[in-house]
Amino acid sequence: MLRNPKRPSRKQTLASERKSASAAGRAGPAAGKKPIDLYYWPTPNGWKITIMLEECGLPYALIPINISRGDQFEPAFLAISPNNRMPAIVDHDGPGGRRISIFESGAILQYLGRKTGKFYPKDERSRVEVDQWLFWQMANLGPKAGEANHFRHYAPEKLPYAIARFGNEMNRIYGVMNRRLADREFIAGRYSIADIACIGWASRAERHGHDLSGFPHVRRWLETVLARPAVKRGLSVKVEAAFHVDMKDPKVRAVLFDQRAR
Ligand SMILES: N[C@@H](CCC(=O)N[C@@H](CS)C(=O)NCC(=O)O)C(=O)O
Repeated sequence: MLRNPKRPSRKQTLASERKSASAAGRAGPAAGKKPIDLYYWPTPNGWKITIMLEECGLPYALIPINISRGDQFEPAFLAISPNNRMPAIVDHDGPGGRRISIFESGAILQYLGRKTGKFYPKDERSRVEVDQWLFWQMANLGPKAGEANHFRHYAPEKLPYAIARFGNEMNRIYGVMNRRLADREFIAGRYSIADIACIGWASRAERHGHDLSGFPHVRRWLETVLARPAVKRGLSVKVEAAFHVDMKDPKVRAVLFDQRAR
């Protein structure tokens, strides 16, 4: 567990534990169990899990992983997330009532969907629909948006080939999503973890420079999901330190962009 006594403020009690009329508020104190630990930094991959936890009303405790200073390489975190990426969770009430740790946001969404029976249908055909689009997000929308963002905003040289390559990919990907959403409200039929996986990146698309004007069904879907109270709560889980990260700082850039096998 990444509870470093030198950093007592790292673990924050979260939105879901607030007393409120929300499902989260109802689930918290009544459950009488340790909240799920969420290793988190406020990015589109992190928001997948805050949204899902808020949607399911599961109590959770936030453990910030400051990826700009290298928390993701701490041995205790690597024991949970060997790919040095957040998000990751520890559920103290896992299968058999025992602790379980999970990394990779798609695997976490599936686990939480199975655990709660929410947003992840049991029926095999419906589940396959959700899985296809969840994996589509994990292999396409997420990584390609990340690379597009990197070459557009963070690369020291503006490489036209890389910017065009990933810009085109993003255009293709939003085209696929737009076609998919043309005749259904949500990506896999009913609102599911496939939608939840896509919200963070899609909500930042225009800010990242991807024009969604040619994708009216994506825009309509985005408006629908962003109006959900749990999505609003999930997207607004903040970490104070993240406001102070300077992406031009050579130390931050070395941590994030000069990674090699260790
Ligand atoms: N496939 C992973 C990707 C997670 C990921 O890329 N997380 C980024 C932040 S969005 C991270 O932890 N970066 C730390 C680093 O680059 O060392 C997942 O979906 O969980």
